[in-house]
Amino acid sequence: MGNKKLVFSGVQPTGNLHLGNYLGALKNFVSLQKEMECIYCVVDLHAITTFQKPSELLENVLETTASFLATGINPNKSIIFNQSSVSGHAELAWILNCVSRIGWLNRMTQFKDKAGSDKEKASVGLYIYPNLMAADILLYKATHVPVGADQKQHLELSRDIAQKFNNDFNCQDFFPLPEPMIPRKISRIMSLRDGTKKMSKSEESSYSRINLKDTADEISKKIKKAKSDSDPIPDNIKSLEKKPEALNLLTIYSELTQNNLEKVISELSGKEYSVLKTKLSDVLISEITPIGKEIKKLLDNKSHLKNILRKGSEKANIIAEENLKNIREKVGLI
Ligand code: AQP
Repeated sequence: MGNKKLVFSGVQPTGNLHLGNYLGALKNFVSLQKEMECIYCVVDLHAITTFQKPSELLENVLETTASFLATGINPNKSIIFNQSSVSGHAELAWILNCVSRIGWLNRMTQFKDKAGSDKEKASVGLYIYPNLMAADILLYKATHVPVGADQKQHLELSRDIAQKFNNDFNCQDFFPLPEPMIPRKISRIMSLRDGTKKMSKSEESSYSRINLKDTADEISKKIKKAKSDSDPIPDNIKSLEKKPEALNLLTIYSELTQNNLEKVISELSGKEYSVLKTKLSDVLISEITPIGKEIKKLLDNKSHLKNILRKGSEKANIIAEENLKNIREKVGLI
């Protein structure tokens, strides 16, 4: 694929996709298709770093694929496939396990968050997850990686691994150093219940997030119950520094209405948060519910979804095998 720009990103099939995945990643995936070649992957090998019931994993892979399509990723333009169907991901991950350093992995904050207090019981896969992520990107020699801010540290590690491979095997510029593409304004959507935690699929309370499949009724109930503030909306961003839930709601509203945060705050200043919540529910319902309906419709035709994944993995495999041939050669593997 030479030195041309190539986008790669992945989403874990670990349950319902939510507003954080949509604003932090998927929306960006869709717009990038206009400018660059893109590869979008349902990263099922990442999902199994924490236990997944096999039947649910299968359903979630299809649901994530449906979510890609429903938000506007076009399978005729971009490659859509699931990670485990291209075995090169696992092979390159092994090679990169031998390039990456234990000290580098020890600094990864996501492992610390996900492993919790009993790290001895976490899977080895969860620990080396960032090496697999580096393999996903480097297998295609991707140059750009659209992700939410939570993945910034992993992306930096991918760059370090690429650089070390190039140095160790004396092949400068063999792997391009992938550039993170993190949405500037809305890099991290926070939980509706606790503005210090990111909105996440694995958070127990479904009131903490807006799922792409939520109905209009569910969206308005969740926004009504979302934590905000008892004081009226202030007239400046600085006053919101210690009010992360209020700031999160205003930020989501500004993003969905495509107005900057300062403008939104100055328009709503002095009003109660209930006013913002009504407006926010309305814009969420108009943007999210059509996507949810489309996801449900696509899930009625699973063979169509499987077909898209199969065709995507054929295309991905051609690129992966070509690059792997060169990678094996560099390492000295026959
Ligand atoms: N809250 C968020 N705000 C902005 N971006 C987010 N992303 C995830 N949560 C937010 C971005 O969505 C893409 C896909 O993420 P993922 O599902 O592969 O993994 P994740 O980051 O671990 O997402 P979750 O929801 O937190 O899943 P669980 O609970 O299963 O771990 C990524 O680009 C991510 O940055």
